[in-house]
Amino acid sequence: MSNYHIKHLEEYFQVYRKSVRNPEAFWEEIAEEHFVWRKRWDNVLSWDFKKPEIKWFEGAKLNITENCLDRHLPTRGTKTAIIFEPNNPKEEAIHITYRQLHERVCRMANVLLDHGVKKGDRVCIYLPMIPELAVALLACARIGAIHSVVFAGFSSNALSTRINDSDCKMVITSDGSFRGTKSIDLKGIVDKALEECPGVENVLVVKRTGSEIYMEAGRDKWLQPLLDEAYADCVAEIMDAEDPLFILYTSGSTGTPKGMVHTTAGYMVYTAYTFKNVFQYTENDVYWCTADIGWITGHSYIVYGPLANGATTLMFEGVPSYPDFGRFWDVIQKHKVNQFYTAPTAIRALAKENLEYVEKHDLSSLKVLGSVGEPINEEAWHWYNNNIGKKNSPIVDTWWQTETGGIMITPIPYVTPTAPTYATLPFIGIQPALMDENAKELKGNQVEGRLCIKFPWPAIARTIWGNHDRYRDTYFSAYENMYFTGDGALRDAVGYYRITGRVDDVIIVSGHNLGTAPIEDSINEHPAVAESAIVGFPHDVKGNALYGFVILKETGESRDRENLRKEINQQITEHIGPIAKLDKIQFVSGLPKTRSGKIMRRILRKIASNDTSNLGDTSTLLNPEIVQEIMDNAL
Ligand code: 6R9
Repeated sequence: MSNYHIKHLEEYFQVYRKSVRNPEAFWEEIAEEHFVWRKRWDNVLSWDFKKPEIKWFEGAKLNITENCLDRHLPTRGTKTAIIFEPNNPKEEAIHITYRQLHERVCRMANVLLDHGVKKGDRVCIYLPMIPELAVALLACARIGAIHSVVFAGFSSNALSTRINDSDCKMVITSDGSFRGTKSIDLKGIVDKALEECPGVENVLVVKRTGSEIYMEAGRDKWLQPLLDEAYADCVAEIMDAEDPLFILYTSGSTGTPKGMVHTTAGYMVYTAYTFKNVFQYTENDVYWCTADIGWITGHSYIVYGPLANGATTLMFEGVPSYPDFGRFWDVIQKHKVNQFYTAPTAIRALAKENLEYVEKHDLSSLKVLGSVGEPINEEAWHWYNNNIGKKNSPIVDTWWQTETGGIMITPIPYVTPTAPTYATLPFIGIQPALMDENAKELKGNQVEGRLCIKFPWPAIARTIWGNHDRYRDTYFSAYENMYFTGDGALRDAVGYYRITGRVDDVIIVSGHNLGTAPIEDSINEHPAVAESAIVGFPHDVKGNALYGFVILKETGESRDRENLRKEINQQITEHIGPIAKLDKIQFVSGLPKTRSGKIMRRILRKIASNDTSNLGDTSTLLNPEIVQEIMDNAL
């Protein structure tokens, strides 16, 4: 029992040692004591990072929704599972109890079944942060359908790519969404996407904004009348431990987005166990994670992790700036939030505003503050610690990825002493390694290298949907017998980890991962553009912003540059979404290339960051003269 909730540093070290000396025995005990199973596993773990193939709790049978809902009903039936805080503070917040959530999930599951959705089918969910979003995930899980949530800020093009990649037969969406003063036509985006998606048979539509929308006969249906008629109970589909639970897309450095596949049992055990410890959740706490369920943070730490622990999890529909910059602090005061989990980009944006927005609110309920998505800089860390935590709430800087399913390197609050900019120590069961350029492991402390993980943990993604080769090439081919994260990190004198950032062509802008290749592809489709290259440069709110170097075709040369910039950003908005827009666009006559034709992004990165004192060796370039021209005209 004691291993489930770690309360002292010594206990952490002791449990950590146990978890790496005998991982099977360790995870078996956690799985056995804290979850409900329809059948016990035959084997705790089998793995091979070469194939790669990873299986946890093989042979076990379960349904994750029985762990997140049914088992709580006798003791927590009237406890609030979800608090819904709407965009408009004048609209009343909604408290959904475990019993009500169970009923809503069952009704939606029955509607899915009525529309022919079966175990293993893929359902695309494109919804704003309203309760139906969480219900839709769980309804899929109830019947064994695989959900694929697409963040509702993505464009129709990005949506259709994802729908087609995983052959979704159904889309669940809403008429629209509220974001601050804006109302967004989500259904219009879906309609446009579906022009490219012949495989979609049904579209279920939640009414949220009440705006006039087009409904295609035979395909589109309002969800509410169907839910009203549906039966309020639904027998859970019994799943194998390794049956896929969901697909979630993440950007790669090249090509199409990667549909990371997470399976049932290991993901459940790991997200529940990390949630309990990383947030030190106790029974009557109110927990709030500000992420969108369209990202992994929302999947693991708004829905599955909290609900598996019988927690109260808050879902916020709005934005931090509406009706004013005090909204987050207002929500914390209103619902007496105990654990607050957000992103550095939000902290930096709010730290720029008048401190009065913070000071007029009572934040004394807070016990734990969390950070995720990108490195948190020292200034933001101190602002968060001083003004929100009042130096009284430890900050957990949690490093992890879509691929890892759950938190990997993090302090445990009130257990691990925190240090600004450090994610500190590996979580229980996690075995990090730092590698040098020669693929040798850097042993000991005070070393810096590429961050890998040496041993499987229960929530590691099992494959990329439809492309196992890409899964192997991306994560398991750089270093033998290791999972490669794509991040760099250092280990300091006491063994604390600091994540130094991506070492590949993924750029993290406001906590969103963006691959350079899809953005460049989108720019290159503009009729006036011949070629382009994107790099990141430091930005005081977004962490990184995008800088584009663009070569025009002859036909583009005579065009007005400002108009071209607008058109390029418009094109990116349509292809990917507004999050991928460029902050700066410089028109150039060439790009620095190696003799093999590769763009030397290292040089462009330095120019974009205005750090040209040491450009390194440019003599191997095919066209070294271009560097001076680009530098002279840098923005
Ligand atoms: C959970 C999530 C993953 C990438 C990851 C890294 C960066 C996330 C971080 C962090 C420094 C932290 N990242 N947390 N960098 N410190 N605490 O964000 O998943 O969207 O897949 O992003 O985000 O670069 O590799 P995902």
